[in-house]
Amino acid sequence: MKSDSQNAAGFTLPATKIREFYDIGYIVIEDIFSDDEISEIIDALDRLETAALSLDQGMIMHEGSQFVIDRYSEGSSVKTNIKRVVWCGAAEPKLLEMGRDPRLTGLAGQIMECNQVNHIINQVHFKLPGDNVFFPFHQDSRHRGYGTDSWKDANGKGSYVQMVMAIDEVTLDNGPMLFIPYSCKNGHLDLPYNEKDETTSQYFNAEDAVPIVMNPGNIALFGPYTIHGSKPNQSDKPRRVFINGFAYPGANFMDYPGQGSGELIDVL
Ligand SMILES: O=C(O)CCC(=O)C(=O)O
Ligand SMILES: [Fe+2]
Repeated sequence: MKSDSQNAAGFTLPATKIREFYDIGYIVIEDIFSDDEISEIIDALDRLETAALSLDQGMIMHEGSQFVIDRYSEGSSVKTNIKRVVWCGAAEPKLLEMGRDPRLTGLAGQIMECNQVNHIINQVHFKLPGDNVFFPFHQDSRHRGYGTDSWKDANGKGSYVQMVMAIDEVTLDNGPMLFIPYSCKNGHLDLPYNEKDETTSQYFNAEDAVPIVMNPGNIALFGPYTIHGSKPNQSDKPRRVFINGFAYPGANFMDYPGQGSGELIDVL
């Protein structure tokens, strides 16, 4: 078991932050990646966007990543909405390297108290102006297969950390993530989920949601039970985020799309 005093990359979470993670349900960490590193991520995202435009619509495997693309005609032009790129680091190895950087796995190891983490999510959401992409309120525990044979809460505390890194500035009008504070306290709620509709439930009030504005490089961390979502981008600037998710060893039994997904990584 790891002591929380120090990790190899030098990013130590104070105990108060870890308590907040489990209590309020989310925390934001600033200044972990440098501007140069963010620029490298942007270059990779630009290449993925170009690739997406050349692909068919649907869930398309391309260079080991899964592109989820909507294409439709509007007047005389054909529009492409990139909903997400799953396991983006297969097509863009820099994103795999960054996604499992010791600074990120170190945070996951400190939060979950483990020396190894299972890297199951390495994903990009583009949310470009006008694409109308949004994420109805949900708990990630649903996507992890909580309550089925695909998932076991191996550490008894959720066994999962999701990290959403802002690549562009996230503002109030470009579709910031919205979190319902303390919603994590009730565990897995089996909320209804429909990709096309806003979720409503007796378990939360959407008016309680807190929008998280972030500078590039800021990272929001949250557990599998925290209710969150985001609305469409209403601005004229992109809201790209780079997402990595780590499971406690022995928690995940699902195969995720993408070449090389689900590797066990040592926390340094
Ligand atoms: O990109 C978003 O706004 C939603 C992200 C999300 O739901 C997640 O990372 O779990
Ligand atoms: Fe989510």
